[in-house]
Amino acid sequence: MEMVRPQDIHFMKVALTLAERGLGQVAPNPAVGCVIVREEDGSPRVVGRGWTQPGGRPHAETEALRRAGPLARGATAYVSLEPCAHQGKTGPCATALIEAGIARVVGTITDPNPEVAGRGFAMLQAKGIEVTENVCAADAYYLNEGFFLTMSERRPLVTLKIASSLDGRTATHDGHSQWITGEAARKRGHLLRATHDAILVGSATAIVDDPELTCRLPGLEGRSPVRIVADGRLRLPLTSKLVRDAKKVPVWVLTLPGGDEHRRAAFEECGVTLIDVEPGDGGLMNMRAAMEILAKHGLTRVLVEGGARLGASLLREHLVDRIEWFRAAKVIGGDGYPAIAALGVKKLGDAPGFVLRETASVGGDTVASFVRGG
Ligand code: AOF
Ligand code: ZN
Repeated sequence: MEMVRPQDIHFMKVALTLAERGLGQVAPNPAVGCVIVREEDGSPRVVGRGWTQPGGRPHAETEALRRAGPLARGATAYVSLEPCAHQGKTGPCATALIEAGIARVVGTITDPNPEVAGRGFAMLQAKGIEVTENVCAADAYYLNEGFFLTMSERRPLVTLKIASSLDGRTATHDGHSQWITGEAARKRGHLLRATHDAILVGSATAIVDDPELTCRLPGLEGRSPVRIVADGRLRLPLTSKLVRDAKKVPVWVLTLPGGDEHRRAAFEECGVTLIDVEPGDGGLMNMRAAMEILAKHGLTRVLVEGGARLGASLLREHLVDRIEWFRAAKVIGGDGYPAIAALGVKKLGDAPGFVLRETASVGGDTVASFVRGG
């Protein structure tokens, strides 16, 4: 493998930051970033930047090459995922890099897509291009974990978002829940929506809260993901906000097969997409099967926003990859509603474990981000 140079990590971090712009917009494709850098009089100069465009095409490399134009000749391309090797709507990115005269490619990890899987790097090397792999590999994996999971486990990344009191309650015993966390935390929650492909809630939450589940941040209004309700028995009212504007922002309802034909037809008439999921143990919806279906529908990142029972089912089935836990400096007490319903854990060793990745304060609240493990 070729040597990592001092500026490689810096420019790869720039490529990863560009890649992030695509999160929530490019599924089923990964969000990739590319920076093209020339050495001029001994110092590096960025001549092209690109990232995967909404819908997943054009790819990052072709965007960056287009901007660099003839300045790409002899330059180094930093790409946050192995350049693709397959013929899509346009030619492979590896070929585009070769034809543009790129002299060196700095990459992260190989693309697990069986159509690529090392062939992109091999194509570049076969043309005498210097290839340095594995720069910022862990960051590159984290960024596109959703895409990687669709390849390895045939399911999307699942992020569980919870907003609770210090003692993990999401409502008082009267059901009063608006709002526990402050405005800044709620805005950050909307940003999470924009960077996921879909928001999933359970039917109880959809019925009780009647949420819109859109991204309403100024400038990001167009970034609302698909809204999904897990509703085995089609209890969601046709008058709910979700159903009422299903023709504007898509609504999918995961439900058990069968069910009343007229009710199904009424949902479909409103523009709701019904997706049948086979029942698992006890006749409840099998959440792993549900996630696999969502991956088949092209989703790579799903944000789960409640409620307590849906969170518990996903945790029980080991389907929660990340937790974003917002906490307000309030104590509601044991008579409030818990963030997570019963899990039946007897020994601490059996409790689902997570690893703290970072914490931040948002307004007067805190948010802690966790990843699977522990
Ligand atoms: C890259 N750069 O920006 C992305 C890549 O359906 P297609 O033709 O767009 O190809 C999708 C595949 O391309 C996807 O599964 C992944 O392997 C790769 N994504 N590759 O070189 C990019 N988004
Ligand atoms: Zn490509």
